[in-house]
Amino acid sequence: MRTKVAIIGAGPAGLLLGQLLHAYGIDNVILERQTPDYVLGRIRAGLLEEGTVALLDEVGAGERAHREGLVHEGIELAFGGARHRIAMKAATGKTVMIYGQTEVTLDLMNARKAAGLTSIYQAADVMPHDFDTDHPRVSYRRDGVAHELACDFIAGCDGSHGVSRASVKASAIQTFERIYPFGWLGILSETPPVSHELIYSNHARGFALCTMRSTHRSRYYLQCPLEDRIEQWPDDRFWDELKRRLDRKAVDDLVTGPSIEKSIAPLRSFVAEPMRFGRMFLAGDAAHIVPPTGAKGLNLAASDVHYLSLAFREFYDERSSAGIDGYSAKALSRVWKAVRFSWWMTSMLHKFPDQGEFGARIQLAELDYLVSSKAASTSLSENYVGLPY
Ligand code: RFL
Ligand code: PHB
Repeated sequence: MRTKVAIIGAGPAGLLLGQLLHAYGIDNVILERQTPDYVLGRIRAGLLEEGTVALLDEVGAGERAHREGLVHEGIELAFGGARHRIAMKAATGKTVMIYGQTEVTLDLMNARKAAGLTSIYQAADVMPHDFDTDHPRVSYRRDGVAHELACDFIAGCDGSHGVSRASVKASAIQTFERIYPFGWLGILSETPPVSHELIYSNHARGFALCTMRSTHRSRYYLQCPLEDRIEQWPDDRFWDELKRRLDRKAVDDLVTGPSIEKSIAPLRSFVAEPMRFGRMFLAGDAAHIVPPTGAKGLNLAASDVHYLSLAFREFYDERSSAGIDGYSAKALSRVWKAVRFSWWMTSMLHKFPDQGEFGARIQLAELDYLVSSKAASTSLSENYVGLPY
């Protein structure tokens, strides 16, 4: 089999790239290790920047997001027993949208199916080859049979544990990492959200986040020790701990119920440089990871594939390599700003084992400054709604 762009990974990065390339008349094939149901079952991101929604619109996959997504004009910061609103739309003119990653993935999968594009799920032993030549190819096995996909370019959209980045020789890549000494315990419940906007809470017992998937489905997160297991967190314990970390009004308004999903995720920041290796390009989590505090992971995957699809279009339409030559620097410039923002939000809102009373007071001073300074709250807002691209 032969295609122009072989895409490894059918997460949001791979699926969106596939549709953007299709819109530009560039044929592509996606190779995905898992089944479609497995990919759809991963409960992850929930918050989309306007730029991400615009890309869904561009590929004709934004209709349901506009119908079912919840548009938010601000967030709330809770600390010292009170809540303070950051009016993001007033500060930036922009909003964010609550629309789950599972829904984004489903909409993109359906668009791909409707366009009749080839996706090979349950592809085993996927391996990129010869990307330092003009004739790259990807080998894989399906139902025990060996196959090969010849292509012009390979897009590594296979997440943080994928094969693309791992197949680059160590001397060609530089990585930057910060591991945080805690995780996020998340639950999903069929209950109305405690507030109509997100609440990010800094508390002496640890961080808490109240978010949602719809007007009747809530998502809550608690900072927890890295060693904790979900068996240690029956629903009652989760709700009790969440209440301890919220203000009195939120406790009164909170509707609890059985969890329908529960998971623990470690937090880390990671960047690989560069994002291009000959004819192979990395995009999304394959190239970088941010802690979820800034809600940037999925949105960065979208901006990466936006840049990458324009670079490929330039190559095919104008026979110019300028776009593909500039991809890594362009993407990394936006990536690092989101890495900084996510690290900063994480640092300000979580309880660190070694912070002491001094560190806790500095966090409160910073939060107090944020909610009382127009300059500071505007800076938070413009990063949260997404830097332009
Ligand atoms: P994905 O989604 O991991 O998809 C990669 C795909 O590649 C496949 N794959 C392979 N296929 C073939 N061969 C191989 N060898 C392969 N290895 C892997 C995988 O099966 C998979 O289908 O990466 P992508 O597309 O780059 O998308 C990134 C996002 O998923 C991620 O950044 C976000 O989920 C991060 N994130 C959030 N991002 C936001 O923008 N807003 C949020 O509110 C937000 N909240 C979150 C989050 C991530 C979280 N966790 C669990 C880390 C909340 C949480 C708790
Ligand atoms: C989510 O809805 O899952 C979510 C929202 C905002 C974040 C992280 C996660 O910062």
